[in-house]
Amino acid sequence: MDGRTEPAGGAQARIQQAHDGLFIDGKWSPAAAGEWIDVVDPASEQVIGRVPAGDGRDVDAAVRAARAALPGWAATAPAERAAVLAAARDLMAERKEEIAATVTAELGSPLRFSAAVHAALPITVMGTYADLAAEFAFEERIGNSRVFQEPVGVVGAITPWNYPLHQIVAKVAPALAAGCTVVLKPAEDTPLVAQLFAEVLEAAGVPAGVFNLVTGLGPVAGQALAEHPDVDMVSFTGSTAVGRRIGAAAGGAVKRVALELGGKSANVILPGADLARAVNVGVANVFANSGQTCSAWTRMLVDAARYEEAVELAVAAAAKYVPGERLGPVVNAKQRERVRGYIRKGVAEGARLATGGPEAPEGLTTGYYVRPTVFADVEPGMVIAQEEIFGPVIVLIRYEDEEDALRIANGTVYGLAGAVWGADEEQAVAFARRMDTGQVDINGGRFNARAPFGGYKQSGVGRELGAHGLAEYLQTKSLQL
Ligand code: TXE
Repeated sequence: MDGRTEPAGGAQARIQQAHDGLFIDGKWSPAAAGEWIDVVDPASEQVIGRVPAGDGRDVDAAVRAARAALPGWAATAPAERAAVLAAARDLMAERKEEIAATVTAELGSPLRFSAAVHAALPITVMGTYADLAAEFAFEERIGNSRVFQEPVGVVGAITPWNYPLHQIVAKVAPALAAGCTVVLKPAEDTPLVAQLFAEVLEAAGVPAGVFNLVTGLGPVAGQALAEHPDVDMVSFTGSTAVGRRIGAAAGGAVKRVALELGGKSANVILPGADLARAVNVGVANVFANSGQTCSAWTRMLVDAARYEEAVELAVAAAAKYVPGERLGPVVNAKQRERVRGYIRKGVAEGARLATGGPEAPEGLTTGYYVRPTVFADVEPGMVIAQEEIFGPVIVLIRYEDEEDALRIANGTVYGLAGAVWGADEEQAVAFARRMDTGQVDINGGRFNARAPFGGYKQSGVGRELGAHGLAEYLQTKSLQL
């Protein structure tokens, strides 16, 4: 059986919180205000733990620790940093099941998906940065100049809940590989795996102050970190609304910023493509993680001749995502209401509800579940075709010819990801080159943890993963000889 097999809340018993403090300067400590945030299992709606609610004072202490640790860490040989990151990867691999159980408990994702993605992906990414720290050319010769890549400095990392550990590792691993020190403010919905990660880094030999963890609310701890004058760079993943504010503040302070924001990516199925495969992979891409993936291909574009067939295939594929089994809940009650609101909006706009809907899934009275929903007869300008829904909702849009498909694909404020399916690779690549987006999967192309990931347009600034992700945390110095 695919997915969560234990009853709702079954993950509870397995969560052992070894620490319930902030991690600052190598020590676990309570928050200055003595306040706490409850962590809730979205499947059972039960409180499964609590973390300190840090505020500006805690952020300040963490930034001071990171500043004090910077010269020492920046001066380590890249091979030494590589060894620490490799140790972290090994410790994460040893604790893989615990990572998966923790993410299932705080995010609600089916345990199998947590193991395959939420635990496995960050282990892979940590491994790539252990390798890159050793391989990367931190110094090069250009004519009579010696050019050095030096760490940007103290990094404030603010991460969301949708891929809790991956989002953390995608920032912290390259920052540490670069020689930066870090203060992390993870999402308030999923802070437990961040505590586990802090334990891992400590055990891997990351020196005190090099990595600091301040849990807390976004507008309190997050904002204090984003606006702290002694933070050299802010790396943020989350909503476009918050990202815009962080970008504006960073611009005003003339500091480095990296932003990974929302998306409304197009899955373009060209005439001649394998329709069944394109639709099945496309639906799976959206419904994985309950639709809470910024790069999800939430708009499926199909030529008019095969449109109805695609709708039927999508409805059949959606039926496999049984809520409470393969389809987990969304992260919290607010998110569930937001997603249901979009489904109602789609109906009101005149789109055809092919399957799903805003009602609670049958038989599930507990948990923040949403029905897997497929909309047909969607016009490109509709709200459900323009805004990021972040739930298990896919819209199918009809196009007349390739130029029309391109216009629709490029017709949103976002440009994070996408897919193109063609009769052959050449046709699909030619189309993808004309898309205003940061990454495109060609005919179901395989994931590459070293390929740069990031957005065009309002999907963000900068790139994560691989050498491009490492470069974000470096600044360049040239010495003329
Ligand atoms: O995001 P927030 P939310 C999108 C998605 C989702 C919507 C809302 O569409 O439905 O955003 O989600 C911290 N200063 N994405 O409300 O608030 C917050 O504590 C500094 C896309 O959860 O942006 C958390 O750590 N930080 C996305 C992080 O920002 C602040 C992933 C993200 O939360 C802050 C998540 C502030 N004023 C949501 N306010 C993606 N790109 O993958 C909040 N935060």
